[in-house]
Amino acid sequence: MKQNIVEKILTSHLKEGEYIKGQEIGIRIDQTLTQDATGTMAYLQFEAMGLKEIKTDLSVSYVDHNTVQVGFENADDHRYLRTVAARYGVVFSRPGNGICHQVHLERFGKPGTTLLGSDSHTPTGGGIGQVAIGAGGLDVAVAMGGGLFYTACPKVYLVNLTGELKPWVTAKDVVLKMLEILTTKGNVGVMLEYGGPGVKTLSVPQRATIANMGAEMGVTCSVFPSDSVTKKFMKAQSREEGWTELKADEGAQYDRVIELDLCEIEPLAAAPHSPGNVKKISDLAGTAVDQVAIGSCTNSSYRDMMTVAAILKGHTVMPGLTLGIAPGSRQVLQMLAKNGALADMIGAGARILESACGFCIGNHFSPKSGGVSLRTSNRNFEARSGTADAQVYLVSPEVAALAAITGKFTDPRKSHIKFPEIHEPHEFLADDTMFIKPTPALKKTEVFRGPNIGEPPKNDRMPEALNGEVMIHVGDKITTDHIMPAGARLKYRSNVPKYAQFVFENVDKTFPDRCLKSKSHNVIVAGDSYGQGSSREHAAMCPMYLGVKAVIAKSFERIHAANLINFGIAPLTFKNPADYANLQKGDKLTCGVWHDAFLKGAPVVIRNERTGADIECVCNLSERQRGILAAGGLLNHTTGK
Ligand code: MIC
Ligand code: SF4
Repeated sequence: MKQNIVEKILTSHLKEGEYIKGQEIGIRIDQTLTQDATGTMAYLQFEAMGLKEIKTDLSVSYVDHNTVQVGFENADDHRYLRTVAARYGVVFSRPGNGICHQVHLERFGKPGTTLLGSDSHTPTGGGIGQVAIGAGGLDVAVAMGGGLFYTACPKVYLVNLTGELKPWVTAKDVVLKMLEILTTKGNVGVMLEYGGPGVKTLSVPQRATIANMGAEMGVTCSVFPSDSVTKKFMKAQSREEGWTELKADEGAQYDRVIELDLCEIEPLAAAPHSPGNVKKISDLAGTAVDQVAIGSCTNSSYRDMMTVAAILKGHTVMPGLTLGIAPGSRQVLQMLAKNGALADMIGAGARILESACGFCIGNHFSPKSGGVSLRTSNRNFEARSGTADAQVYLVSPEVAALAAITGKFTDPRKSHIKFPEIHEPHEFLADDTMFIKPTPALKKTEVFRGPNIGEPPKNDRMPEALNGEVMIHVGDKITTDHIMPAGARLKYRSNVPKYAQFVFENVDKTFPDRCLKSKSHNVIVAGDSYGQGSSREHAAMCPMYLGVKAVIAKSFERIHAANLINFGIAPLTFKNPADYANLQKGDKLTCGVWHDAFLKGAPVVIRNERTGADIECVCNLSERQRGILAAGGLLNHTTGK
């Protein structure tokens, strides 16, 4: 049978289920990655499941999110992560080594393999030919212990690239164009495969930029072929031996083909407050800018940074505007330092930020109130920058750097600056000294737990009957940033009772308190695409801690729906979406056969005691998922509680 790339990788890793579209399959995971914000819970859960060692080919623990270290919490978490990695055989990437996705691409990504990461931008690995999937920390913990990862057998869309990018048009513009085509909604259960003659014109880091923002479309992952460009990249990273060719068979089938002529793409931006709100730079030209932030796992490769340095060289950042630059990895930062490009950035007045997530997650460098901030990152959800009324636009490094020296949105094709021709280096600086690799001696390491580290919270088994109350009624596109704010709150990630005090902080501050006081089973009602954005399982774990038993929504995003099930919260969709409007905060909801309906996979009919109406809900779950829900979550299910 003729196979596309996705089919080749998935069928060669298939361990459970049949390869039939839409059905649940269990695949073997070759590599995992965690980052510190999701990692502490992932390793605590790994320990709670009684797992003893890593069974993957490679598992890496990165520290890149919580590096601000105001107070003891972050530093304690870092120490826990270092010692738990040593104990169980995980490679530890020390703080300062860079952003997980960028570093993983540079040093570990391997074509044809599977990568599971506790971060929604794990699909960045698709740039080097991996089926790289984002998931909750608990799923990653299971995979580290040798368990399978379960996902729906996907639909595969081919993005057929032709032509070549014109000067000043970038990989960021390609993925923003894809967001315009596919939007941020309705792509659950899809994997994208890039192909066609245009692929060879894109470097591995450019492909990674495109794969990275597939997360914003809601696709499970995006995969590129592995070709001579991939081989050259791996050779330049001194790891050519890991290269294998990967291409679709002639005549392979796809569920949909999207034609994209690279010559036709122009510089684009995602306007506030959604990555899918795509506009042309030419239409925005002239708009004043207050802040520019360059970096993040989307756009902080060596070439991105060298391009920025070349644009800035000899100029000064506009007065009244602040420019922050965070090179994505220590490798990139060291190379910039050695070749003088860093001096050009500093000379222009850029503030050099740590090689970490930093500004992207609103950890620091928040814009002024109402400020216009141009960022090269991947998400511009309201308040994510740390400033509730900021206007954040997502752009390419080229457009960002130009704005820094002109003070406004500038169409690069019309600027007086010469287009910088930057090529990929023949040799990257491959210095692995900031990784702590596991050794037999390190297995004796005692695991350190500071006062910020709590046990993963436990849940009861599913109740026989639902005796619920609608605690909050929210609209469409509620992101995990709305549910569980990051930024300054991120440091409480390892302490669920504390972090739970901030659930829906920017939507309804009273939610946690009302939930804790309520005598009913708490229910959340939501519109379309509930749980967009990050993989943070805290957006399920903390509501679970607050007694939430069900979310009824018009539709869910993939990772969040899986996290809800893992924490024993039922993700229900309305059979008739009009029922959404018939529910309101405070409504009492009952269902006498709650537990049985789930176990049998029958429709779940809920009575609204205020109106007397019956609401039919759909919950298409596999038998495995029903078992997890009934047990009150995956931890109970795995440990037999
Ligand atoms: C994000 O970009 O929102 C994060 C922070 O990287 C999250 C993970 C987290 O919440 O720790 C993600 O994308 O999964
Ligand atoms: Fe870090 Fe931002 Fe990438 Fe998330 S999206 S991993 S916060 S750089």
